[in-house]
Amino acid sequence: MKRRVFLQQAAAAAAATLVTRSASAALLPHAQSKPNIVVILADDLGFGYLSSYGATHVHTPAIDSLAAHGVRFTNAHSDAATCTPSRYAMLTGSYAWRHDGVQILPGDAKLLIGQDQWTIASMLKGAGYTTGLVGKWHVGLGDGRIDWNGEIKPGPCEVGFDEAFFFAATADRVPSVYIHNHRVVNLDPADPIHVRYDQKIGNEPTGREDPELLKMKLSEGHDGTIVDGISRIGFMTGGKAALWKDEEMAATFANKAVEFIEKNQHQPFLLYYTPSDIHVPRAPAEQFAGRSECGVRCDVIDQLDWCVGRITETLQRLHLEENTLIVFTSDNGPVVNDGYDDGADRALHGHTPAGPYRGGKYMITEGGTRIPLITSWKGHINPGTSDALVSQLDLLASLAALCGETVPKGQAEDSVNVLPALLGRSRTGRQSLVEEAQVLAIVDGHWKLIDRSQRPGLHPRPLPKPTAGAMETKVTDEGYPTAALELYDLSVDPHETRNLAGVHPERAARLRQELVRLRTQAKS
Ligand code: NG6
Ligand code: CA
Repeated sequence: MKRRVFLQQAAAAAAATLVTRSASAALLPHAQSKPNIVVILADDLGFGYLSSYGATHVHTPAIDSLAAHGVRFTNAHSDAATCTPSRYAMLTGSYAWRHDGVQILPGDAKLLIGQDQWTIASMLKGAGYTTGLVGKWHVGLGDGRIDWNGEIKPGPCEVGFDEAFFFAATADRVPSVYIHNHRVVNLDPADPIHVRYDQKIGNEPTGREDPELLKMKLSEGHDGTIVDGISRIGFMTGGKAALWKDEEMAATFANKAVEFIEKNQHQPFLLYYTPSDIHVPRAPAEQFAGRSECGVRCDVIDQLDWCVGRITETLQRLHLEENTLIVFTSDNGPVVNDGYDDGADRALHGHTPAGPYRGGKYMITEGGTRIPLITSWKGHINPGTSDALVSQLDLLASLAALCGETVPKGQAEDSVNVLPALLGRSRTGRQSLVEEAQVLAIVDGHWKLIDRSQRPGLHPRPLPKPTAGAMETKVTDEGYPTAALELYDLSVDPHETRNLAGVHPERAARLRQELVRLRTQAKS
């Protein structure tokens, strides 16, 4: 009962503080039980991949039903159009482009998150939560020299997770093994693991030399060691007993997530559940293979939806629905062919992976970072659809506010408390945000400026001198014109086809100035 009162107070407090950062924290009572938090982060799931977001040929009942007790956001963003910067930013509340080297990591890259840095996990752990990671990690491990046969640290357990069952990078990168806390699962000490990315090691077959052994052909890259009939990025030897089976991965992670919830059902917990679907290699379990209407890409969407159903059924069975805030989202936009010839591009059937938006994964157009985001919390959220501008960066400050924690100065500097929006009690999110791909863009209200002279991790560069009124215009692979500065009015041109930088030069200059200011200042 006490817990319910706390939750009502939390929601009321959130509603009362529409704009003040962390103000709701001050209004919340301490030392009471707190709602469980389940963050489900899908991989490469585009804006147009869920039936609740208008997808055709795809049916996602479990994910859609989250929205029945929650809010479906239409203007939510990941920090970046690829995984590592996006996940780094969500976990830490700090724009990835502020930090050197936060880009797609190989499987043996060192941990990017500092051990003194706040993360969603360390913040909630400090608030009394038991915290768990299940799934893909991809923000680095160790200090640069990982011994896969010994203790693998620092890693998730050093940045806030009490327990972690995960793989290091991506399913298409070695080592293809699960790690539990600090150790490779099922490792036979007589068959030690070695990993290299810069050169081949050992005598294992590779995609480049032994393509006849592949069960899935590659279309680009991915010509390293063959594991389970699929060649990966990078080379590994050893660890035979520890290698995963791709077709079993989704169920393995779902089972671990269910176990974690069952084990921690009597105390507040954070579950950060990060399935590998629908990232390549797409290798669905038999139950899903060939069953969908649009090829293997949609088979793994079905699989993802089934996994989410496992989580929500567990919460229902344990009567935790009214005590659990679920956030469902994706790390970046969609990609159809991501380096394996799995037939996905031939089975599109008119399906638009990024919905009404242009581009997808890797791209600075909206398809890159405009992602599905659903919050769900039975009895505590005003259900509906929201067009509030929110970023995954904001989870840290918002969850801190929900739990009565104050974000210390110097931590999570780009995270804004948008708790009222997340709980469906306000239509107001943040005013502006920066998007990251190969270049940066700033969104302010319905205006968006792409600045191709600004690159993540580098100092702001001066613009090239405009020639006689107009910027130099190039044409992208898709045939769209691009210039050094592109200004779009997303309210009428969500597909970013009409560059208005020449029509509103002052607005473009103002937004550029704001972007440079954000880059040179530590805080949003
Ligand atoms: C790219 C890979 C791609 C994917 C991506 C990371 C090639 C040709 N492409 O380098 O398949 O693994 O990295 O995806 O190798 S992410 O979602 O983790 O950012
Ligand atoms: Ca991704």
